[in-house]
Amino acid sequence: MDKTILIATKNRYKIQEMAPILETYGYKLQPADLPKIEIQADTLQEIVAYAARHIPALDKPVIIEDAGLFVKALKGFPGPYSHYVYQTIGCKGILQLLQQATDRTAVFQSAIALKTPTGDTYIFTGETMGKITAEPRGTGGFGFDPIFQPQGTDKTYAEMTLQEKNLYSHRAKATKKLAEFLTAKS
Ligand code: ITT
Repeated sequence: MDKTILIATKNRYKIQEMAPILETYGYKLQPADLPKIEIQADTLQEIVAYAARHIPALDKPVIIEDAGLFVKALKGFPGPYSHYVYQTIGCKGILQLLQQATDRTAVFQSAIALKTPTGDTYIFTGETMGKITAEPRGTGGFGFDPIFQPQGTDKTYAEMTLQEKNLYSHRAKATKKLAEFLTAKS
């Protein structure tokens, strides 16, 4: 049986993180050259559900993943706008916005939409609580990794190996739910 899953993303780090998890369940993750359909919405679930509805069903399962960093003192900003905010003000900008903040709590969320060859759509989510550090630390990973420290460790995502990040990450949690669902369904 073909156990390939296609992923519509321009972000190679996502593939690097998700592929080893899916591999432990026997699935092979491959990039798919599909147009990126992204609406603005308040939740990541809505964003990926919309994208999944608007991509064609293929002969293999297709997934779309969207992630965001929700900072409590900023009332959830940048959340669904994380891509744009990273491109514009970046980690430095988030740290500046938090200069006066006493509460540095944040949560990283991931939502994955699965579109099956029959056209059905399912959503899987994962979240990791943590805090925004005082300064960027570490060189690994991507995006806001240097400023996000998950609960239960003193390292930022950027100070972790890929395997370590997968022990804590929002994306790893959502990916495991997807893998378990596909395994139970097959
Ligand atoms: P897609 O093509 O899959 O949409 P993207 O890079 O735009 O890739 P997202 O929209 O899911 O990814 O994520 C928005 C931004 O949030 C992303 O550009 C990063 O800056 C940040 N981000 C997402 N996941 C992250 C992670 O695990 N660690 C650090 N930053 C992350």
